[in-house]
Amino acid sequence: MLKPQQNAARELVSLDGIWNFALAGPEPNEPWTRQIPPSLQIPVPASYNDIFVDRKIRDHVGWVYYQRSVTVPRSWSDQRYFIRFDAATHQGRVYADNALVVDHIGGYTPFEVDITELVKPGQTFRLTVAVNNELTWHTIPPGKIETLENGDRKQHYQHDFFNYSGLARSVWLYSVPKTFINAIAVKTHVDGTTGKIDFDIGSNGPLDELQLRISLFDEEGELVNQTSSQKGSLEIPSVHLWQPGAAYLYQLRAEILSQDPADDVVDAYELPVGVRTVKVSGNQFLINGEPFYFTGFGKHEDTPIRGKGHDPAYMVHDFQLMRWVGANSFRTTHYPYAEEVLEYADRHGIVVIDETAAVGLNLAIVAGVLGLKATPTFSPDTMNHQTQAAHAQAIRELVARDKNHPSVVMWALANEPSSSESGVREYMEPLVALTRELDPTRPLCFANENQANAQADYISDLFDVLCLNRYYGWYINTGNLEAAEPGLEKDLRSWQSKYDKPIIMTEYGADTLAGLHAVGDVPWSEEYQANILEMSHRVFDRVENVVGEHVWNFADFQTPSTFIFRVDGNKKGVFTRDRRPKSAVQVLRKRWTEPSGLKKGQYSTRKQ
Ligand code: BDP
Repeated sequence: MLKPQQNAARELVSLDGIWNFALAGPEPNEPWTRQIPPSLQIPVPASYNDIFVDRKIRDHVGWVYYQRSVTVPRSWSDQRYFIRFDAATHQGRVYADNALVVDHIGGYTPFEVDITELVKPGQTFRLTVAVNNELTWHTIPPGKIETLENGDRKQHYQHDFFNYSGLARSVWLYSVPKTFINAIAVKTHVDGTTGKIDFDIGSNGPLDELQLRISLFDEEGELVNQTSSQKGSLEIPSVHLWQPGAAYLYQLRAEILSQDPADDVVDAYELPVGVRTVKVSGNQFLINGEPFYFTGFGKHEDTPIRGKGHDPAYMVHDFQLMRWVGANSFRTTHYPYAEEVLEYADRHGIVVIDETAAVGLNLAIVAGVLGLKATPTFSPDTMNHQTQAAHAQAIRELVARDKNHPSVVMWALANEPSSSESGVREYMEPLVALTRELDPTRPLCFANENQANAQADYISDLFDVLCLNRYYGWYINTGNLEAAEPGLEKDLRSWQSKYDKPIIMTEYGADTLAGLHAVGDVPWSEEYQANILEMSHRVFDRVENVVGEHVWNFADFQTPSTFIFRVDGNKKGVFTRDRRPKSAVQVLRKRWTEPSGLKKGQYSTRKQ
């Protein structure tokens, strides 16, 4: 499914703005069959939870309804037209007047529906979107709903971020010609100084008398190569590579042309393409054949009031801050981010580890924190084949959406699944095989959690890179960095000697209250966060296979209300939730931007 775009052949109408809003009542009353009163109105895009001053809305479990009226332009009589949702978290059911037109499960990937046969050009219709935020053992991410004595329902889940819900990304109405381009896949190769783009263009039907023209332009707008085949390769002599920190994007323009009148453009779609290669070789992660060292963060789509609502101002500012700190990369913890984020990363040469929403497939961690007896994670009654099927679908939709982004260099299939519990291999192995089949070009990883140490681990041999989340000095050896340092080193070396694969430290850090200062190693102080990072860096510099460091987290973020051990959220950000720096930022800036900083991976320092 291609991201909609505006050009001479296609029109794009934003449906963002203020919509009417209602919570589902106790009885099904089919609110899409009539006007929802404007007593509650809500901005789109935004999560609904923090918009209102009402606990019942913030903690609502179940369906909510968004509604507005939409008019299909009169001029679209020769077109097909679609309604597209960039995301509905976690399930979206769309009604055009009284008709259910599409139902989609999965809160972080787009879906669309062709409404040409339902609504005539010039007609106005009632667009209602029912959005459900329930998490069960069979959703990705998983969770469990408890019914309280008074009949209220409470959502439990294992992940450490608030279950922000609703329409957090844009909604579109767009048109395409009757015959149109509906898919493009590219893969890039480099041979010496020659680049090659393999492409495959899909159309909604046979082209018959129509013809294709595929043209490749460089950044100056000069034509580099052209062909008329639907599938093939375009060569680029003296290729300008997409490099971390030095992005270069060619434009692939796919056009459908008519014969009569000759060469009239029936449809067109433009895709930015970065030519680069990615490979794991021995204990190195290679981008364009050169060892790459990841510096950066795990992040969240999380801001005050908007929740997970996509906000371009925050997005650009976050990239500015990352650049200022010297981050060359980030992981889309713990779900696919808005497509605009990947486009921006493509444009600015930031490297991305792209993660599915499979977070919390681990019933031992929260049970451990709350002192409860853990139930098995993988069992017929918990994560089972239905969970696995939902996970497979999440992978399919992630790869389908993001496969053409040069910034994406690796797929992360899950965050902290219970990788030392029986059943995990049976659960994961088919998902690894599926991802490799969908995309043979990118390495795979999952983020490993501390309890699943190298000896106990059942699945890391299936993956290409060891991504380790470790909290030495915080959850382990709290306040004792003398013990934490050898502990971390021993842990990393045990993975290195067992698997000899590249290691990325995908999480490390400490909760820190901005403004709290202390001498000595006092947890929660700004100094302690800085000290933990410095201690960890000494270890990374000593362990040969470490090829990257992602601090947890870029910024403070909101967590579930049930996590009473968090005070207004997780405070492991090196920036506050409103993006003010804590002292630790200076440790990172020094290490990631100054020549004396990184001991290895000089390649990661910015080139522009
Ligand atoms: C890790 C999780 C991350 C949490 C973090 C923490 O991957 O989502 O927020 O711990 O405890 O286990 O701060």
